[in-house]
Amino acid sequence: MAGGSVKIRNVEFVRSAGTWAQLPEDGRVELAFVGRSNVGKSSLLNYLIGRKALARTSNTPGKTATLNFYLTNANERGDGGFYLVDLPGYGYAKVAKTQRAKWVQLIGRYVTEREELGVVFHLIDSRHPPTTLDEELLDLLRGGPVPYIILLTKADKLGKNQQRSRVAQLKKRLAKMGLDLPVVLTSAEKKQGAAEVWQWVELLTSVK
Ligand SMILES: Nc1nc2c(ncn2[C@@H]2O[C@H](COP(=O)(O)OP(=O)(O)O)[C@@H](O)[C@H]2O)c(=O)[nH]1
Ligand SMILES: [Mg+2]
Repeated sequence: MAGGSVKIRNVEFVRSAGTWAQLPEDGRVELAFVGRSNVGKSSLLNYLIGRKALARTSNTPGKTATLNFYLTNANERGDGGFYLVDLPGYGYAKVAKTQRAKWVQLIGRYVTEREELGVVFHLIDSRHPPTTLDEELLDLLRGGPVPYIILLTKADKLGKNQQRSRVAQLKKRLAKMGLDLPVVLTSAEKKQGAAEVWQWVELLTSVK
């Protein structure tokens, strides 16, 4: 892929939002990570920003249903920059139906209506085909105005050949749904994929 790449200069956790009214109102571009619980959202976010443990990993899945905002690349005065947003995971079996409904309400609305959203990263485990919930999310995203790309996580658990065939299988599956989306293999563990992810960000958003 051509083009430069976003350089992370600084990142700071600034807020958790549990309702629409709690979302930031400063108009900065937002890049959001969405996917099922345990897929590796927080780990990938930490890897992409080059920090070991800023985003909390492996907290009780489904427990914290908040959107977590990380202000990135603001200047010395605190102006400019963008947000990385760690969204609550979906599809955890122990989450009550009412909580799941709340997830759909808030996150479904967020990924389709949030004007500040520059791109959505839909994370899928590289070892498994998309779940029903993943397909529901793809349906939501395709109906909205925001660009979205698929990041396959935990690629270190697969050999190089398996990685390639997983991508090919997923592309086929997507084609059957009428979708032609970028698919990026990533590993937070082995630090794979960040440059490609930031190139997509540069291509799809105004973020620098
Ligand atoms: N092997 C491997 N494990 C990972 C990777 N990313 C996350 N994990 C593990 O998967 C689990 C869930 O990760 P986490 O980032 O908390 O997922 P989240 O619930 O989507 O935020 C943790 O045990 C991580 O150590 C990866 O790239 N490779
Ligand atoms: Mg997490």
